Amino acid sequence: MSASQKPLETSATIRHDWQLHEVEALLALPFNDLIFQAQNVHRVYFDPNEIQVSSLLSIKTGSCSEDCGYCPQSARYDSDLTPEALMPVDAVLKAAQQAKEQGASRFCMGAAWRSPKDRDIERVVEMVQGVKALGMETCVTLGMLSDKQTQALKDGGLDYYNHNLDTSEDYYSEIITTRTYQDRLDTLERVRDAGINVCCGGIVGMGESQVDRAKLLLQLASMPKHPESVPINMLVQVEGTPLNGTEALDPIVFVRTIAVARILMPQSRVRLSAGRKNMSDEMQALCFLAGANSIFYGDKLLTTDNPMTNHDQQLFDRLGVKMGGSSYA
Ligand code: SAM
Ligand code: DTB
Ligand code: SF4
Repeated sequence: MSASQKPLETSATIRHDWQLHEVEALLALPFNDLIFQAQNVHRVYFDPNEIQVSSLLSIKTGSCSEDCGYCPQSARYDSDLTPEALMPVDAVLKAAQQAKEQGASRFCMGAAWRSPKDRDIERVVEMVQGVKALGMETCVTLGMLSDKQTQALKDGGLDYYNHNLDTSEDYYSEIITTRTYQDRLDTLERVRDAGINVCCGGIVGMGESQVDRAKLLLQLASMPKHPESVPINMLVQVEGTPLNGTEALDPIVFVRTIAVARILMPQSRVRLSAGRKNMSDEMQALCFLAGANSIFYGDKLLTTDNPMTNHDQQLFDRLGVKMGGSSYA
């Protein structure tokens, strides 16, 4: 029996003690073995034909003081973007209502801030309350939070907070210099401790190595509680940003990254996030086969384009996939 014919050990045990060599070995498995293993793990906790859909809205756009090398919203780069102040609550609720009518179950509001001001939080809390009243789950991503701000969001009923690690700790300083990896871990701990669900993932295709991808996944899977949502973004290259022109990542490596996220974090919603606009339907189908069971849905991400909703609906129909579901099956 050759190595790849050996029966695979499939365990969906929730572990927090993964080792780097194990993650690297998973990433390097023969593709068919990796997908088989991911699919087996996936089926332990989730309906394999159900995908959760979230819609995004940029509630405050551009003019950000940070220097994240991928981001068109940084004030430091010359991207073709019109900055916009924090939106009024009623305009946000109108967008949420539309997202709901199109089938989104979660509404994610993103702001281009290093960290919010206390007075901003008051308005964001009103948005959260209004979106919840529409019967949708809420998520916000506002940058770094203080204890007080975190508690205000929790008291306002927020369901999820998105804060990404983006990449490995080693590669991080190549991408961002204006805040540290530890800053991000601190915010994530605050959110977790306040009892808000955590949405945390990263971006691949930024010129990182395979070890960086392994270390990012390891960091996520080593958290005392795995993030309920794990967005895996493919870099969206935007003109004017430092990472524009980065060599494209092999799509198969992207699918492998999704599969390993699924194996390491069996109960988490792994989200096929930014970058779908540049992916074929077949590649997206492979990502779902590898264990992705959530997407951003709606014609726009924050500032860049996402596939049209009718295209996504057609793809779901072709795949026999239904929309729905929350964090845990
Ligand atoms: N300003 C807040 C922050 O950085 O935490 C919240 C908004 S920020 C735009 C949210 C996340 O979007 C980033 O952490 C990053 O992972 C992702 N993102 C931003 N630009 C991207 C791009 N061009 N391609 C892929 N993901 C991107
Ligand atoms: C996440 O991981 N990806 C989303 C959301 N969380 C906030 C953002 C993607 C942004 C892509 C670039 C843009 O549209 O500005
Ligand atoms: Fe600002 Fe967030 Fe963009 Fe970084 S990712 S530049 S913090 S909006």
